Amino acid sequence: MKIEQNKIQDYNQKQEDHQADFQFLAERLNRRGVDVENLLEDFKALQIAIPSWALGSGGTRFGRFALGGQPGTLEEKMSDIGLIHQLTRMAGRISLHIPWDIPEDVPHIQAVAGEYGLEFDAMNSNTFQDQKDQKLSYRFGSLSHTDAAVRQQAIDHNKQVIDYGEALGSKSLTIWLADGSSHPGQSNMHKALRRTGDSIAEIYAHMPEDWSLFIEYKPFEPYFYSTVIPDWGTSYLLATETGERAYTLVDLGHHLPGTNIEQIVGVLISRGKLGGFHFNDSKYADDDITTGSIQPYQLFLIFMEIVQGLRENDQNPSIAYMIDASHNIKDPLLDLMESLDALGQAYIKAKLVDYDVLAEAQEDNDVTLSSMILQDAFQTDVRPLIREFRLRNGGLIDPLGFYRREGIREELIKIRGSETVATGL
Ligand code: RM4
Ligand code: MN
Ligand code: MN
Repeated sequence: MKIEQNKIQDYNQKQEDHQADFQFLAERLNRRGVDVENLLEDFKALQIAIPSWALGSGGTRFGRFALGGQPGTLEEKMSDIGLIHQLTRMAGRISLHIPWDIPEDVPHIQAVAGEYGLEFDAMNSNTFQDQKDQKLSYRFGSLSHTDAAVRQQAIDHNKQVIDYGEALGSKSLTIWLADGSSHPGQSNMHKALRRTGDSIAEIYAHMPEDWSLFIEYKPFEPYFYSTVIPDWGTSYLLATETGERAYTLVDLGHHLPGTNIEQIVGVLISRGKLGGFHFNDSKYADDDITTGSIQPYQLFLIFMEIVQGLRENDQNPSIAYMIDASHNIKDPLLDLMESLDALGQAYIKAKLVDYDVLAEAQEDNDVTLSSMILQDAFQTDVRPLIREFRLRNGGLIDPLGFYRREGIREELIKIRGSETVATGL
């Protein structure tokens, strides 16, 4: 769905407080030596990919609630992401999951992407589910399976995903391996890891030379006793053994409670091995809820590590950002826009930190000053700046308000009906 630009302008004109709010913030920041214009320009580079599986209503193992107007085709999914991008100007990328979203007609799909100003982000393979006509089952694993024929099937699937992605213009593959065991003794864990490394090497060899491989990790689920790639260390090990263009991907929901994720981020950047992120938030496990809704301070600290890390380690390539969320109750489009906003806030706040002054405080072991610097940035309300960014780039000062006021979900239900079910989780 595309919104007429004059509707956007009309709505923006009604946001009477915005100019005063922005002026107040800009003057305050300028006084502190922050170049606001530069920050606004720089912000354009923060484009976050939206996965094709996050636009419908997800479910839990207990059930799935209906959400009307879900996208039933890849084109409709692109239309939803296009809409989010039009309203927020922050979501110019789409990440596809195969076989949930096979691009049958590549030139057509590219044309649709072009129409909405979208580029193709990382491709995602799926060897955690059995598909209808699949010969061998992944019940006991895929890339790590004891049977070479199952491993080969999973390897071939990943190669095919690369081929689809190459045709579309994507430049990376993300592997999330569900493989693991649910019972002690079920699997020889180090043999499983060895087999996985060999499988990944074959997939890597199939990638075009300008492609990157991202390896996710996750401590449990769907298996409950062990996973083959449980943590960043194992992912880093595999990425290092696989090759230069293999990297670790950090999904915020894939850690045990209390894990210091920002430290992982800093360490990976220092070794040039941080490939990308899957953003979401959680209280307990892989809850996949709205980014920044539970632990906004952690999100800010992660972005600090990114900003600081990239300043100090130019060997790390540019980082791929994606929201990996699942929506059981909220309208996915509203929720994704909330997440984008939280990401924008964390990024700008991290940019407000004066890293030279912080470095001095750290050298002097001035612990209080260090935390004062962090708090000062974190407690700044930077929302007017993001609103200004959207306004200047043709988006909306208040995208959530617009979406609700205009009844966009109701409109989508009218067009698509209330029965469609999007592929995905
Ligand atoms: C997994 C993981 C993967 C995503 C699937 C749908 O938990 O986060 O990135 O592809 O879910
Ligand atoms: Mn993920
Ligand atoms: Mn996940």
